[in-house]
Amino acid sequence: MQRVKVVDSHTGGEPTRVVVSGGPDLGRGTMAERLARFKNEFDWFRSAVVNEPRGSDVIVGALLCEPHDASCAAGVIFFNNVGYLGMCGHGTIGLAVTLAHLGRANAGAMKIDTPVGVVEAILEDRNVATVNNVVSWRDRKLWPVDVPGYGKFAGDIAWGGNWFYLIYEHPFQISPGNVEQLTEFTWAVRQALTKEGITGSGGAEIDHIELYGPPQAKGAQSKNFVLCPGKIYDRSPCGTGTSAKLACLAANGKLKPGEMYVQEGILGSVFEATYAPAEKDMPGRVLPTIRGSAYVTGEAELLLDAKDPFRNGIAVGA
Ligand code: PYC
Repeated sequence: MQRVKVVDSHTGGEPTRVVVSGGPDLGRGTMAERLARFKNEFDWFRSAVVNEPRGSDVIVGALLCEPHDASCAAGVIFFNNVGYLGMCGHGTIGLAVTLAHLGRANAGAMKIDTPVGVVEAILEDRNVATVNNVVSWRDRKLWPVDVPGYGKFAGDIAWGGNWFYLIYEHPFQISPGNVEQLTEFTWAVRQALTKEGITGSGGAEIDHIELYGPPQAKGAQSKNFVLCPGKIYDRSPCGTGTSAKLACLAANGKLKPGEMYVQEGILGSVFEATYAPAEKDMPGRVLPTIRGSAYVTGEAELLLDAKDPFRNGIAVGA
């Protein structure tokens, strides 16, 4: 019987399950090397932790590790119902709040090692944290795609720790009552991008699709719907997606460094975001800062019984 200690939280409605102990030993390599080992040798563990019957398609897992970079307080690998995430903004806020809940972090800044680089989380109090995310940029402006059954659309392609396709002009209302329709449309967009060979830099798959509409929350500039890789929508405004959006606003000259941008998510929760220009040798790139709140919802010990036919979770995701 394998025993796995987890702490659950949600950030703006989007759940994070931090694996505190009982996870696989991925060695002492870089976080990218450990991610490769996780994928190749322990993918069953990913599915066992987040998928049914212990989890659900929407849970994002966070395997807490010793950092490779000695300046970091912790290392983390984020995963979901179908695979792995480079970075995760809501998950990093959830992780910081979870570490505070466990008495492993105090208010202030902590560096966190991820497979796509070092990020910083600044814990304000037991529920509020700010993430200084990885360098983000817009790769291509309003790139066209023909979506079968829907027609032609254009979207920005941007990196914010994951690859995003951001659509501003579309006929859909961004509201919780419409998630089925929004999911079907954005899934069709994702498939069309794959079919047409439209990728991020270096041929990277674009596995997050974002739609924007007018805001409802006080102080917000826009409301979004974000489709995540496993055909599941982000309940929060999406930290990496908001980073990608900041990069696009900066590229269009629509947001100045340090100026506040408030992104509302599908449920009405918000992330406050700003950016600083990245170093001189990376013109057009930005360093995003995302602030949000998370709440711990549970502590549990998962039991993985070798005799259980569903020990490895039920993988019915996309
Ligand atoms: O907040 O970056 C994020 C995120 C990515 C996928 C789900 N949430």
